[in-house]
Formats: sequence, structure tokens, C-alpha cells
Amino acid sequence: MIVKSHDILHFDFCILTFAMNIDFKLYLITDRKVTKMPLPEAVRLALKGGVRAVQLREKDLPVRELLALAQELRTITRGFGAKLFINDRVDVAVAVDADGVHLGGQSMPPPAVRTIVGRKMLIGASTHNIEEAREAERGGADFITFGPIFSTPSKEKFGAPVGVEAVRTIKDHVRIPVFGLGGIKSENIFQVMQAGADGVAMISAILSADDIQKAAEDIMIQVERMRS
Ligand code: TZP
Repeated sequence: MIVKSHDILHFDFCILTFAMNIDFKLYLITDRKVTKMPLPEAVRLALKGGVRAVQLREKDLPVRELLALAQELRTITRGFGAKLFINDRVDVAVAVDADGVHLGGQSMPPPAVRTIVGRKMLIGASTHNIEEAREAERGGADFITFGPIFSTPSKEKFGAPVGVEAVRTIKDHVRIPVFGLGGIKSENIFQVMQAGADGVAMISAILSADDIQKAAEDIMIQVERMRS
């Protein structure tokens, strides 16, 4: 069989588009301190409720504990065909064969991370303004979280809310998918999606709910509303 160069190009293109596929609209971020049960159990319930992308974000955990938790979440997310992202720790992401890594302002920048993970992993980046969003895109991030959109329980940590209109502005400046984050709950999701967000990210609306599975189900319905 003769393999032509355009076949190889097409093959590369397929790998590229496959690797860059953001096939979720709801991005669950963990905070084990807000759950009423062990984090793996809480995540399992969220997955049962329809969540298909989870970011492990437990910044204060020593690396061995983080690794053990990441391994556990890897097994659970795989069971549901869901994606797992690791916040900041590229080494842990590689070690557990995560689907991606999520980078903050203090993390290694996206271009450096790309040299480690290649096209095999997705790169998400946290952004809070236009400049950060554009820089993340230029650096090769596959998607960004943007916010806080609304007031969050720990406002001091995440800064003042930027408001829903800011989502529209960001969407005018970047082409990669934008996930609204910060104070997102069932009642305001439609507003955020209408402003152009490609998806929403959240912690407490799911993880601090009394019935995590039900909360995730309700939120999935709101996220999917834009499709109809
Ligand atoms: N970055 C900006 S706001 C935020 C992060 C990690 C926390 C969002 O938490 P919640 O409970 O969904 O408002």
C-alpha cells in the first residue's frame, strides 16, 4: 500500500482534532472541604448525576496523598467514561494517565506544559480577565475557565465578581471554549450560557449539596437547555 503525504496530514489532523475535543459543558472542580462525605464518594455521585469532567483541585494536599486521591478518581472517572483533570501538578497528571491538566496563574505556563504532555492531554487554564484569556489561548490552552462570574463563598481568594456580561467580552477575544466559573448554580446557568459561555464550572453547587446526584442532574438539565 502506498501512503500519500496528504493521508498522513489527514491522520495528523484527526489526532489533533480528537485530542482537542472538549466534549463536556459541565466541569466539576473538587474541594474536599465542602463535601459531607469522602471526596471519591461525592465525585461518584456527581458522575452518576451526569458529570463527565472533573478537575482534582486539592492544593493543600502533600503530593503522595494527592497522588493516591488522583489514582482513586482516575479509576472512578474511567468507570463512567468521564475525563479527569489534575490541577497544577503535571507530574501527577502524567502518573495517573489523566485526560488533562488545569493550570493556574502560579502553575507552569501552557507552552512549557505542552512540551511535556504533547497532544495527548488537554490543557485548561484559569483566567480572570481578557489579557489572561488571550495569553492562555496564545500559549496553547485548549479551554479556559473565566471568573468569578458571581460572588463566591470565598470572595477574598478569588477576587471580585466580574459579572455575566464579561463572558460576552471574553468570547469576543478568544476562540477556545470558555467555562464560566464562580457562584454558578442551577438558577443562573442559563444566563451564563446565553452570554456565550461554552460551559460552566463549579464546586459548591454540586459538592456541598445534600443530594449530590440530584444536584448534578438538575444542573445538567440547565446546561443542556441551550441545545434545545
Ligand atoms: N476560581 C474562581 S471562583 C472559584 C475558583 C476555583 C471557586 C468557585 O467555587 P463555587 O463554589 O463554584 O462558587
